[in-house]
Amino acid sequence: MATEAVRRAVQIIRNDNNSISLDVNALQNILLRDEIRNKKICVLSITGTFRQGKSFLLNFFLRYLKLKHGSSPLDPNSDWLDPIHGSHLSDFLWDHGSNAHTNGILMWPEIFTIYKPSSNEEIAVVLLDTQGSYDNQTTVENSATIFALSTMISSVQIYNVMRNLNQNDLESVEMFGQYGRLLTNDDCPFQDLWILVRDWLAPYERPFGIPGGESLLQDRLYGQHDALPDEINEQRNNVRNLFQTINCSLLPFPGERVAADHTFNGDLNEINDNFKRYVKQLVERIFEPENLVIKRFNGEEITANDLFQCFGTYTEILGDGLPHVETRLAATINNQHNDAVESSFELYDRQMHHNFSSILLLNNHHESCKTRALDNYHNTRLLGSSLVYDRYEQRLIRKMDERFSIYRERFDFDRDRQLERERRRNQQVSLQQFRPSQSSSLVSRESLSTETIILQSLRIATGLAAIGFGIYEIIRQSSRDTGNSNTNNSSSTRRYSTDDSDST
Ligand SMILES: Nc1nc2c(ncn2[C@@H]2O[C@H](COP(=O)(O)OP(=O)(O)O)[C@@H](O)[C@H]2O)c(=O)[nH]1
Ligand SMILES: [Mg+2]
Repeated sequence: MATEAVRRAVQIIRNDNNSISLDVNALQNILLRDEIRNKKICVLSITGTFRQGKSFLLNFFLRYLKLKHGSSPLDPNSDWLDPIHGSHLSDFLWDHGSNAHTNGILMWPEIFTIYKPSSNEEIAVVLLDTQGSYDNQTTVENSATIFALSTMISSVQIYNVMRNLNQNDLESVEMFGQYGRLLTNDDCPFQDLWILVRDWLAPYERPFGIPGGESLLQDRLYGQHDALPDEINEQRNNVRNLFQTINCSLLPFPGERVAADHTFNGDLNEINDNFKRYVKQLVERIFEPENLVIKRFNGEEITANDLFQCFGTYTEILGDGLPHVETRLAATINNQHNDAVESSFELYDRQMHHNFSSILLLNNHHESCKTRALDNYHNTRLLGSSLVYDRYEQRLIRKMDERFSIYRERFDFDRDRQLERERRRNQQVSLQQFRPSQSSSLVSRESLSTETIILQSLRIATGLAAIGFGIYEIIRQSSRDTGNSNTNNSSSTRRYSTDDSDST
């Protein structure tokens, strides 16, 4: 049962109402202490489904650190699990019952140092306990956030599972781990993973401890089988690519007192020896000085002080919230990639709407639009491994090539039409060239007939004018004749009168 001492684990990440916040002061008080702030750091964290003995197990790690690397370390040959050095495990809170007890992320406030002979330096070791995923108060997004954050912050993440390593467990690691990739933009965002199977159910198939774990990993994670669905092979591949190293250990059942008796208060004497034996193997393997995994950031080993900064950076990123997590990770990934493929394809298609004077120009333009569309796709930050990217990249290429064949057909069709037009025009020209007399006679006939009409009209007009003139002459003549006789009369009269006057 939990005791007073358990309250000493410090909550550094709060997870209230599914919102993550960092207790900067609490973290600063632990990581920025003078004696460790400039030391390189190894961060061990444990995560997994709630109520499966995570906090309980951390007490073994803490006991080891206290007794082997504390202020008064045990004789190197002494067994740190021997109850004579204290029989109670009571530091990290664990409890019976079915409800979750750990909220957010807790850090043990004492930081121990382990001397690493090969580099002649003291490495600071920090322990993190995390809120279990899939507890009944947490959303999937929130579990993913805690998993992603604790895994990004740690150099060794223990992923705790019950009885066996199932497809579901790998699916969770895959789903939650993808967020680390998204947040760090790193293809292999995490360092060491230990898959820890509690109450291993088939020791007759695979032995307890690390050898049995390695054999299970070979079967469940490293094996690629043609007979397996692609989805499973891909999932295995994704999980492998998330971590630099993956190990496994199979733990025995700790005994009825631990598992099911609410009066159990952490007495080492009441825990099955077999369980303690394999826990010891695990703890000593992880904390063996030359095995210590130093936390890296952007590939560089970091100090406690750097880790403090990392916490700030990551919680700030997570403050914006994670993208929505679908329960079916594959569906989410596929949707994201589909959308990215569609928008990249549209970009290609928009840029291809041009007229080209030659097939060479069309081909060149297609190639450059294609490159731009592929860049666009790859520059979109998406969930999923390089395998997924490869698959969707092929899809995008296929779509663009298919569309290009339509552009080519259209180009060929337009060009054929153009050629046909030119052919006809040339044909007409050559027809005119090859039948000049006929054509010129046609023309002359045309112009002749016009001339004829004009001439004939002129002739008619001239004829009419002549007739008119003739008639006019006749009339004039006859009127002149009449006039003459009148004139003769008057002149005689006038002459007579003159004569008369003359005579007067
Ligand atoms: N079956 C089983 N129960 C365990 C084991 N280790 C611890 N427990 C019990 O599981 C319950 C939950 O433990 P706790 O450490 O609080 O789980 P957490 O929610 O994963 O941190 C407690 O009753 C523990 O005594 C184990 O290896 N197997
Ligand atoms: Mg717990």
